[in-house]
Amino acid sequence: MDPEVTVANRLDTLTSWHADWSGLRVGVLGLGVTGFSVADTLAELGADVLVVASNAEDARAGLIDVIGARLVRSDLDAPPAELLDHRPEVLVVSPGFSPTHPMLEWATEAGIPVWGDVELAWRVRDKVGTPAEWILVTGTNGKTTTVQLTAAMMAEAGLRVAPCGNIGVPVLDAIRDPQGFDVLVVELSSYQLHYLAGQAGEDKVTPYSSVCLNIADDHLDWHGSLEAYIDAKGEVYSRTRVACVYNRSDPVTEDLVRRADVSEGARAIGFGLGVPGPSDLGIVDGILVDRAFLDDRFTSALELTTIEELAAAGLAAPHIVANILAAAALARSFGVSPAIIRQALLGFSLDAHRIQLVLTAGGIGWINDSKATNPHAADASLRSYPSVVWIVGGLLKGVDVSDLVSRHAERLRGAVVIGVDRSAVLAAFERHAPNVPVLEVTTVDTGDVMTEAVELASGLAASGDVVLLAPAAASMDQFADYAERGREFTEAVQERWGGLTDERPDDQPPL
Ligand code: UMA
Repeated sequence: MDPEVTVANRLDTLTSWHADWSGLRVGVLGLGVTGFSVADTLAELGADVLVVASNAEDARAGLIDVIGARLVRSDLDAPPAELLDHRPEVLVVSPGFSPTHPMLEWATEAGIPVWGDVELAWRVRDKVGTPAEWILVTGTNGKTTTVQLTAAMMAEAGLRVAPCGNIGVPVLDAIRDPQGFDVLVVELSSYQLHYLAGQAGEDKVTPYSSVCLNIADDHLDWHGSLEAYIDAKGEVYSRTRVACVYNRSDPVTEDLVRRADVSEGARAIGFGLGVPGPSDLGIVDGILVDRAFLDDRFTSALELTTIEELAAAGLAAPHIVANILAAAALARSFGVSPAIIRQALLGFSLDAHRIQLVLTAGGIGWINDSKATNPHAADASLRSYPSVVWIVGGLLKGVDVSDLVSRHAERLRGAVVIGVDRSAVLAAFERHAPNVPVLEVTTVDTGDVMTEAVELASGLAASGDVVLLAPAAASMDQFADYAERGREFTEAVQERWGGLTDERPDDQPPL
């Protein structure tokens, strides 16, 4: 290292893969997928890396030596002695650590700069050739689907594109791909955005286009308040160069665009299920249209696809259509043609556990929307069906379900409440939907939760109903994750009803 460069300003010089990272003392907090990608990258760059983690999978922990870093296991109630001895010049934090975690409080007091993995990825984005453009996607719900849709549209256009970020692939993994990409479609959680908002230096994440799909109560325990959660989400628009895409039916997202410090010339583009204004994407007589990315947008519009076509592909639930319009706005901002967008949609299918029809039997549709892990997602799901037996409950993460229960009381044939602590959900039904029959899954053997839930729901449902697993809550009180919850539901439904399915399953349920 150049002796003229002081420790204080060294971090400002580290804005390229090709900068001098050698010997930089870094502490990495956490060893999940993010922590590993961070440690691996920094070790490759020649930094002196100490990972501290409370728990780590053996496979990952075993590789830390191999990549040339060190690992200290600690409960992380306070900085372990090895970390203090290491005297980190910067701490790179995994997104799950909240700002009030003792390790973050220690770093602040000790004056140690804290980076998130996304900030690090931006700094080293020039590893291979011309750096990819970044398109950022956030929102309470629909992020992953929108990222996948956007990436599919771009891939259809022949672009080299990587969906990455909170979707499960650390951005650093995309950055280190040996071939490089034209564009990264980056899903960002509110946690990652919180840490991005604290970026120092001149060279901050500058997206090509960005979207906040919607905002509702979620992760309030992590952020401390709804305001802090909203502020974090707003960071997605900072410095955007081409298009800030917002949801016309969610004024908070529009307000975030208005408040954002964007690059000169960036446009605000709305999307929504209604008739679009100029500079919007929307729907006219069942046709999805673009009135934003064409010269004569005051008098005409470009056709993207139709609701009928989307229905044939299982993509017509209103919240999925909204995701499609948002993705189309991002793709159009990048110059992808309407014909290519339509083509991409014809070949697109949703991931498992997202409003997935398991089977229909006796005119009753069984739907797995285990991904509905908060009230806002469950709301979108419930709206898709006129008559529902609702399987609800789990870990509520500090949010209230009362509104949701009262809003949908009319469409509920009944409810089956799951979860270790069911009291808040039961109380919401008692207060806001006293006429809806409510049954509880009381088994203590978590392996039987879904068998019992399906049995109880079978007793409540009638022909023309759907039984909808859209729990409005996280799953970790009874399942490993939402995918396991969805799988167990699917298996229980198949076991109970598999031999009795209707002949023409596509006719049921209405969607
Ligand atoms: N850890 C602690 N204490 C804490 C928090 C974490 O010890 O207070 C430890 C954990 O035990 C773990 C490690 O730190 O061993 C890293 O954990 P992490 O929670 O930051 O998770 P990663 O494995 O690095 O995965 C993260 C995202 N997880 C979270 O934000 C919680 C993944 O999103 C993301 O796919 C991945 O980075 C790649 O970017 C998951 C998620 O649930 C899917 N996200 C939330 C959401 O979508 O609602 C935000």
